[in-house]
Amino acid sequence: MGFKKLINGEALLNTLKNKQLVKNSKITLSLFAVFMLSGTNLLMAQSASTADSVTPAEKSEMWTGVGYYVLIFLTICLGVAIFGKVLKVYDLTRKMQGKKPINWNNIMGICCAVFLVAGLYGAYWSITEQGSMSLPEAASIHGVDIDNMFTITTVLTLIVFVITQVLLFGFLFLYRGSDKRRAHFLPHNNTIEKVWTIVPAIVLTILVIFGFFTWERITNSTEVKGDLNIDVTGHQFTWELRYPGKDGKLGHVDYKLVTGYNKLGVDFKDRNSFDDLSADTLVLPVNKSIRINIHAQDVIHSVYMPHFRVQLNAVPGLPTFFKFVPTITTAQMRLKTENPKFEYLLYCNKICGDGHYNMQRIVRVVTEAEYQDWIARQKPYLTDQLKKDLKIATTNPTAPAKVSSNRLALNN
Ligand SMILES: [Cu+2]
Repeated sequence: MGFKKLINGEALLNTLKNKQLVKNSKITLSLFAVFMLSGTNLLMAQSASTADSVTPAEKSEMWTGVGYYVLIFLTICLGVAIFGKVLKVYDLTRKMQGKKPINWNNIMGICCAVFLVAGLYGAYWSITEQGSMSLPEAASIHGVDIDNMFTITTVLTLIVFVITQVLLFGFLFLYRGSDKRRAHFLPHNNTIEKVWTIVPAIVLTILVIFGFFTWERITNSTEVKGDLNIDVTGHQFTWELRYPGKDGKLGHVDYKLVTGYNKLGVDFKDRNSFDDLSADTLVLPVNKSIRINIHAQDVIHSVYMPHFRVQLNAVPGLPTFFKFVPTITTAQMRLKTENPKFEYLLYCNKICGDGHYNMQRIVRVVTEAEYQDWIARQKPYLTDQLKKDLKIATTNPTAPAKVSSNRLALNN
């Protein structure tokens, strides 16, 4: 009797031979999966390593990280395969010796119990260790409402998760296959059907209505009076910011008026346009209602300020707005986060091209006095060059301009 026959048994070997085709395709698929995994890791590491901010030390750490986890994965797979093989050999040996074979029902039951405990601990670990990383502290009034909704939904789903997992794996362990028991066949039970249909339906309805009213409260204010209006215009790959001047009103914009010097297409036939200001940083006074008017000039972008729980798409040809009240100044947040360099950021959250990753502006929340000081130092949108370009003759900033022509921004 050969070695293979000795450890595997005749029957097992025959089965394997019969399944040679299946086995071959499984090996091919496994190799393909490993190839794809390595390729993806390689690409991710390469694209990340091209970023300027990555130092050589971080780069080598990243490579170690990717290789390390692939190796761990392969080692675990190998370990499981070897353990399975050893058990099989042990089982066959016992059979050959005429002893009682391994009780696989018990093994499967114990595995389910271990999986339940390990899985629940994993979920607990994930929530306690990484839960706080999901979103930063809310720095706006409506942000707290959104967080409350998020917390309630998470707690409810967590309760259902724990109950269902304990029942599922607990029953698999408690009622594992045994010669002493016979399974009860339950073809249909109306009470169970009603309970597991009606209860989730009621809970989900409450959650949806709760969410609907919260969203309505956040978005249903069209009142402009008293708001600080700021135009935020996205184009590849930056955000242009326009503030109103002393009149508190922003002038009209029209994409047909966009030129090299009039990047936003501000209409200077509208007298409100004359004192508009352009800025590099989105500075917001704390506890004041801010209305962000969102525009896009090329592709779809998305205004995203995670600390304020603000996100809305910027769609070309479809101006939108979002209103919110920032409640924590940058200085206060620096103290809270114990990070003296902390800055709020306005990101683009729509993959809009190869410069998307860096499409951002610093957002600074300041006191009213600091805001007044800052706004007084901002440059007018209507630069001398733009005046020349538009052939604006008037020197009176409140008078409507005699604009020479409307220039088309598009090449058509
Ligand atoms: Cu973008």
